[in-house]
Amino acid sequence: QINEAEAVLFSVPSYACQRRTTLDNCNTTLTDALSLLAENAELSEEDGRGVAFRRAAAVLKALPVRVTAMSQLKGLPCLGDHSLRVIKDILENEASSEVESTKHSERFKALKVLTGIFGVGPRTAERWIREGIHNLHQLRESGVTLNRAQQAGLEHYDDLNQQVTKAEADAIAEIVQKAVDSVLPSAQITLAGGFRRGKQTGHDVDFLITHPEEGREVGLMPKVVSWLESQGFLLYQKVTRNSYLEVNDGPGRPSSNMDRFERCFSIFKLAKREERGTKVTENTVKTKDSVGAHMHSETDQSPPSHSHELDQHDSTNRRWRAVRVDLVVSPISQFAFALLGWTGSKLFERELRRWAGHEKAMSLSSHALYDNKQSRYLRAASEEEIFTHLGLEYIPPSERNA
Ligand code: DGT
Ligand code: MG
Repeated sequence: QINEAEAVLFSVPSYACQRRTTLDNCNTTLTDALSLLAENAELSEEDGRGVAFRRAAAVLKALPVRVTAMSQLKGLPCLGDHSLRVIKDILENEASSEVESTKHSERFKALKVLTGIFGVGPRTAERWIREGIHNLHQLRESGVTLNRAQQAGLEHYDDLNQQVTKAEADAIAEIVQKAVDSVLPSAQITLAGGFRRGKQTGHDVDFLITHPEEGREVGLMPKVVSWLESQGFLLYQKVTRNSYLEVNDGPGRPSSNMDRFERCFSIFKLAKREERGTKVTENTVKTKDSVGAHMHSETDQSPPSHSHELDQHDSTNRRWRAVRVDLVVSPISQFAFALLGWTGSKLFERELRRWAGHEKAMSLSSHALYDNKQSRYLRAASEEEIFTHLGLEYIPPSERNA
């Protein structure tokens, strides 16, 4: 038991991008509580409040010890009155009444379930709740019109709400590599997102695709997607076109921080481990109806997705599962920015942009870094160079888990 006088004070810089945050978190009880309040705020479209809770949680994640007394928090940044009240409640009473009542509220539960459907955001969920739809059963009975993404999301709800493992991410990486190799040899894929930060599970798998020769990546996405589709690897896909050049609204200034890469939101049909074998190539010849069975077949073009219609809804007997996968194509000149932008965490990204804007008068996006004082773009061939431009110590991916 640490008493007030002995309490060790930690010096923590206020931007998350100035800190090293590993996956070892000594304060999970507190950070889970604050993250739940952040999530509730985000689901209620109160983004300001959401960020405040995320920042407070991130400060606690960066501490090297478990917090047991309020005195340990003296001088720490980003801890507002509300967050401090929640922390105090937990330290004194083992639980925060606000967190508990939020967690068990009908509204929060309904928002969670409905936004758990791929393609459903807080606004749609809110509208459905107002119409009396609180769960999947009520949604299915309601007769509301679902778009293609939402239909796929509802159909694969259980799979998509089950965490993706690193082994599954690696298996998908092999498939994506094979797709890229088939349509443009020497194009490169990189696993980004949480898995690049060392997480063992994630809600999806994020890939960046590029080619060492500028320009060769143009038109790559539709080809990769066609290949994946022809092999029966996709349950759903939507490609959004790169409009970066079209929307420039000044001498080279991008009009917003929005992403302008060619991007594919997809749902993969991944063979289960026992079906997969160790290599994609083995997987493709193993069983006739497993994923990828037709990879080398010129004559039989029927995708395996049709061979499982009967056991589609019985996940225990299925030989495959659905996994969310995001593909992003970046020209090599922007690759370092894309990699930095797609590695996360989301708060780390947000803090990098805030640091760039507020402390350096620069604008950082997943495409470029613009120096407002010099009125020019700063080039970078690596993440390290971007940190240097920003006057920040380099933080490796495994320490960006803010
Ligand atoms: P996960 O998948 O739950 O394990 O967690 P993450 O960290 O992989 O998060 P995810 O997959 O939502 O996003 C990965 C990173 O990519 C995240 O740090 C932010 C970035 N990101 C996601 N969507 C967009 C987007 O539309 N534009 C840009 N620029 N970045 C995005
Ligand atoms: Mg991810």
